[in-house]
Amino acid sequence: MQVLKRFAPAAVTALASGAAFAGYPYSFPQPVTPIAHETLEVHNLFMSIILVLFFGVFAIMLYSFWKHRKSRGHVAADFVAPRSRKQWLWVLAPFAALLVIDYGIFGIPAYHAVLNYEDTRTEADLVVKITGSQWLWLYEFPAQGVQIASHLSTPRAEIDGTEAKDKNYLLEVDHPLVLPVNKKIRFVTTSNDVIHSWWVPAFGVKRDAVPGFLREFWARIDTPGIYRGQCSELCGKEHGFMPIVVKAVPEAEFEAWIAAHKARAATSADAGTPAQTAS
Ligand SMILES: [Cu+2]
Repeated sequence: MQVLKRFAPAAVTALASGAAFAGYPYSFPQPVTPIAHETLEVHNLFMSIILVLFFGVFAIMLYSFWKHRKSRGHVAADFVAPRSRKQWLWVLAPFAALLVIDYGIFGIPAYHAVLNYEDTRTEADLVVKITGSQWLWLYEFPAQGVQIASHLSTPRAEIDGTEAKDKNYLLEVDHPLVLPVNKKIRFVTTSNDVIHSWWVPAFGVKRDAVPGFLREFWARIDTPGIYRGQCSELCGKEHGFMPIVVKAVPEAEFEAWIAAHKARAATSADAGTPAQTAS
């Protein structure tokens, strides 16, 4: 029993933190924006505490069952409410602990994360307007005068099952959204028809695109790479066929990409469908 008492808390903590910090394939995708980092930190903190509480409470419960079993002569309590000071303490202490955990240890970081998510006070370096449409995404850079349409590019044969599915099955588009890294980007979402939702897990953001409304969020991508997401509001029969692909690149590369689109827009009336080479 002594051994159990000594090692149980350490084992519970190790198990709990191990589960909370499990590898990204089993948890969140690698975060690349401040919001995504904070969300993951809040999640890990909460999971650690929740798992410690879960195993701790269960351990105490099982120990109490075993210790006060009937065969040892223990009888069931007949009271329905606390009577002694000690009983009141055992009722109020967990209540107080839960208040502190919920509103303090959980509440303060969660509140901060929500404020951070909504923090649009500082001037953005770049504005991107995202318009959901049945069933594609339109991306617009109003200041640069560039607009692109992004459609699913998974071959029909893969969808029909006559060809082997690619590892990015249903997560590929003809024209990905290209964005610069280390810039504060302000996204404004809206929709042409029904409600869609723009969601890229690595950015830690998901915003509904609502017809007639402009809703915003922001991101500062810290790592170049390709990030994939999906429409996450059921929007019709091809809801599962309007993925999101963001290509985060160094600023110079982004400027070149914008310039290529501008040049094309200047020479062609078909500015909405830019050259594949530029993406
Ligand atoms: Cu949708």
